[in-house]
Amino acid sequence: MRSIVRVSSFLVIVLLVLSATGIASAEVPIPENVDVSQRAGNESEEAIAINPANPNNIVIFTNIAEGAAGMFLAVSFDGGNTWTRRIVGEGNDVFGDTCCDPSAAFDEYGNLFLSYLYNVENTVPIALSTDGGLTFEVIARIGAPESLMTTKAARDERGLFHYVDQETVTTGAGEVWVTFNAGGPMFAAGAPVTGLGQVGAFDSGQVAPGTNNCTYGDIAIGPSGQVMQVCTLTATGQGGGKIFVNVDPDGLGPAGFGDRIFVAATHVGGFDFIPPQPDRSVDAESGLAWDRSGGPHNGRVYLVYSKEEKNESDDTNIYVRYSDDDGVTWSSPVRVNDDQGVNSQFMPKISLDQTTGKIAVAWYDSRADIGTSGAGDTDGVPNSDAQFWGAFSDDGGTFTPNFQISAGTSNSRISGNGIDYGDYDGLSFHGGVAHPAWSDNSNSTRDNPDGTLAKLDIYTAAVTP
Ligand SMILES: [Ca+2]
Ligand SMILES: [Ca+2]
Ligand SMILES: [Ca+2]
Ligand SMILES: [Ca+2]
Repeated sequence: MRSIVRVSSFLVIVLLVLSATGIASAEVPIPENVDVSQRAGNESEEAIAINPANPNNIVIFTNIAEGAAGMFLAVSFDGGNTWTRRIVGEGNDVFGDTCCDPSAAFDEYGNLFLSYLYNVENTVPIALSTDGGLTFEVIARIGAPESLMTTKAARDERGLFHYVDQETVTTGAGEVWVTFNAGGPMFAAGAPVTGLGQVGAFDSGQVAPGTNNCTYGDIAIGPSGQVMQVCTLTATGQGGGKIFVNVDPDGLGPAGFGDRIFVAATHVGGFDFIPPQPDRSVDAESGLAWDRSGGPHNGRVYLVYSKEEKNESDDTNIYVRYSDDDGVTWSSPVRVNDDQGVNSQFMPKISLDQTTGKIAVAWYDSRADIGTSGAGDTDGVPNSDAQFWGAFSDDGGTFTPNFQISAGTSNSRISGNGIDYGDYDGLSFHGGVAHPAWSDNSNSTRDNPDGTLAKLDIYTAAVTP
């Protein structure tokens, strides 16, 4: 821990010097970074959730490198300063034979829901913890209808959405919902929640109309229990990505999802290669956050996504739009990243603090990599390295100046992870503190057993507006 303090102090001094010289006046100090995994090998694709019933309780759930069994689970009860860490789902515990694609959500009662994929079975398990992430039971295995699974036998590739893939679990308004791509279209199911450990049965689920081959989805719950899912067409290639939403106006009530609504074109395909993500590529990573805070923008739903300005320019940027009428109409896009360059910003995440209505957005950012081997560049090549950055909004959709969250600079190709930083990162914002989670091989905290730029560890920080 001493080395963390030393690094942070050094950064503060640098920022103070920069402020004194006028280079970086009004800069926000970089928050203290915490290496959560401190584990040999690569960890990537992070889910993070803060417990509203005890905000010092935070859980991180991630992939571990291909070839190793299980998934990484870390629990903190002191606001993210210290973590107990373990590998779960190697086949000998309640998680079963886990593959990947972690998702995590706490609800207001303190129920923690984890979803993920099995290696073999074509169902999405929902694991519930009522003790803050210490112990779990699998309470449901959500299956898609047989009629959607006809391509499975012929095309059994994991990760190419020919059967269950890219699931997300979310909570709110006394409901828990999970969505995933079900071998073609998006499929979602929900269950009622009335208290700690009081989770009803999941309904039989429903297909979102018009979403065949639409994937990389997210799902959010509005203040009256209405549900929105978002996904991106197409699932492949580097060309024209289109973002669609569907809304179920009464959530667990008898109405189903309405027709798809087109929101944005992104030029980001399902596998769009950019220099800082050269092995895995990126998708637009559309994400939703619905304001149930009771504040001035209660009922507003936000959509974050990345867009490539000119197709195949690699100049991807982060945008947010919002809707005040349950997705029927959308605001014009607001660009979140405020750099002046043409480098890549990618894999955005949005989270809304339901205690205030403020929103946080975080993403990987290559703005500092101008290829001159200075800060932000590890290899002399422009736009190949990435840091982790963020911004807040406290007025329902305009953003603060961006701030750097990661103390170090990472290079995903050097990690040898094969999937770079994975398909997504994590962010949870509650009680005035945002906790992002990202993959990092800078070794800025000096806790990575593989050393600097070797393998990825999971990092977090406590970030306040
Ligand atoms: Ca493209
Ligand atoms: Ca850009
Ligand atoms: Ca570089
Ligand atoms: Ca590691």
